[in-house]
Amino acid sequence: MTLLSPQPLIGPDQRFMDLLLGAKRLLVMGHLHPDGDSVGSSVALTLALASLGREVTMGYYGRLGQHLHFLVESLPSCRLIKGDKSELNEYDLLVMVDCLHPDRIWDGFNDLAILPPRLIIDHHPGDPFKAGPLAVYHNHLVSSTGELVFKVLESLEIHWTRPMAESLLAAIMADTGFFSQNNTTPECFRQASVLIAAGARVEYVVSRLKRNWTQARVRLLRAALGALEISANGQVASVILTQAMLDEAGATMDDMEGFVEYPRSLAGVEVAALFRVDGRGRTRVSLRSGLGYSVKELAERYGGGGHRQAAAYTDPAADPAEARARFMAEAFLYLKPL
Ligand SMILES: [Mn+2]
Repeated sequence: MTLLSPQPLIGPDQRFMDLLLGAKRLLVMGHLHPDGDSVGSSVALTLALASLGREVTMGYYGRLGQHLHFLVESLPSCRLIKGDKSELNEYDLLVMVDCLHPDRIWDGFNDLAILPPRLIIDHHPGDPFKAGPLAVYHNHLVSSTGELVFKVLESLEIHWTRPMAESLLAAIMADTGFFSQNNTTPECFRQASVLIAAGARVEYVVSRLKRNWTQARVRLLRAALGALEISANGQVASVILTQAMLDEAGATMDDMEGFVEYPRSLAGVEVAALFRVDGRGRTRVSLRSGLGYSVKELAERYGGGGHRQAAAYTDPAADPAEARARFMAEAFLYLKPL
């Protein structure tokens, strides 16, 4: 038996690091409705730069899930903004975290007139925003932006604090499904090992991310599972979440996070889908697949994107059931067997 030797993860180039360290006032922003990777990566980078004497603000637009609040609570000396465009000219560098394009930060954010010079650090597949980013650290083969931020902090020879270590551990855990997905590599575990040695508490991070359900969320899950549909000889399983279900459960948009994992956990299911109201009169569709199929191309066909095993798009239908019917009628034409 031969052991595969993992490809070492290449760190950021000198230009990226020079620009990052050359800035005095920085704004670190993740994508709209930031997820665990986006927030964890942004918080760790913000704390690290602040520890080097930089004036750093972390910001985001949209909702921050309740399960991620503990991450931003560790920003004692750094300001958190919730997206005020008027402040943008106060910064000499915008660091875009976990997104390749300013549109992912906020619709209309790519107005070059208001954007400060920027760095991009991301793992999503695709081409980075071309118009004027100063430097890009992009690798779509890694599990998470957290892994890339780790490399940045490692090359800074940062003095790790527990909040930095726990933020990055949360980022990597979030995007690897707690080290359970195909994108979990030896490098993920190497980094986790350093983070745990630096004081990250595994059980604390997992509890904060996973074991913090509200009763409304449990009621919503019960409703979602009531709407479970299994199709295509058991290979496709989906749930829908309508506004009526949210209202009935007394739940919020945050409470829908991660529900796609339930249809995904059924034996024999190759593709799992969650169809939910997006709060703007359309349906947001989250897709997950096993190792047999890629959902990336399908999501792209409908104007969305993502990774092979996890992708998403928006359907114009206001009723998630209608979006599900469309998906079931067409999906297998565009799913790509691997
Ligand atoms: Mn990510």
